[in-house]
Amino acid sequence: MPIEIITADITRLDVDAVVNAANPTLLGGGGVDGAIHRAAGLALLEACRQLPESSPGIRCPVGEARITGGFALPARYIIHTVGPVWHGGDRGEPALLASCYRQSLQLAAMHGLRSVAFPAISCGIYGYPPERAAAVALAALRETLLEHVDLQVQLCCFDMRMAAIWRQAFNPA
Ligand code: AR6
Repeated sequence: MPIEIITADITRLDVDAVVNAANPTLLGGGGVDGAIHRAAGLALLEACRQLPESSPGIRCPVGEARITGGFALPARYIIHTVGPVWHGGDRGEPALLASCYRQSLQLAAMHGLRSVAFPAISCGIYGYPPERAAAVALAALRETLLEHVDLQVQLCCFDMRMAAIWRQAFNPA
């Protein structure tokens, strides 16, 4: 099965790439972004600063993805993506969230990577209801994986409650 749901600290995973739930500046923040920057070290911040801006201060628009090295992480690469802020669901949030998963996997495939771990993008500070996010994420992943049969995906939940929600979406009773 190319998709697995695990409970872990994503900064500890020994995979080809971990995905970061970033903000458009790509200069760090709270949540998993803060944890990844702390664990990867200041060289990550420097690499992010060097990524081109598409408009002032914006290195990664919502729904897109960028890649850097993993620096002090066990992971070889970090794929930074920016999920949508939840505004109730009628401002394009599902399509933007699906795009995060799709673009992250496409970037991984372009770099010849085989194993990618995702956090629950947008499900923390950005307020996306996790049940809805899990359904969107799984549909986008399943569809994209049809084109990239060599990729293995881990959905890395930070706690058991989140993992239970994702398992329910994965295997609805
Ligand atoms: N490993 C795995 N998952 C984690 C970890 C970790 N070490 N730490 C937190 N999570 P969030 P968002 C979970 O808020 O909602 C930042 O400030 C967390 O429990 O990190 O996309 C950025 O700079 C939650 O389930 O990301 C942006 O400004 C999930 O990761 C903003 O937050 C995502 O929560 C992005 O908000």
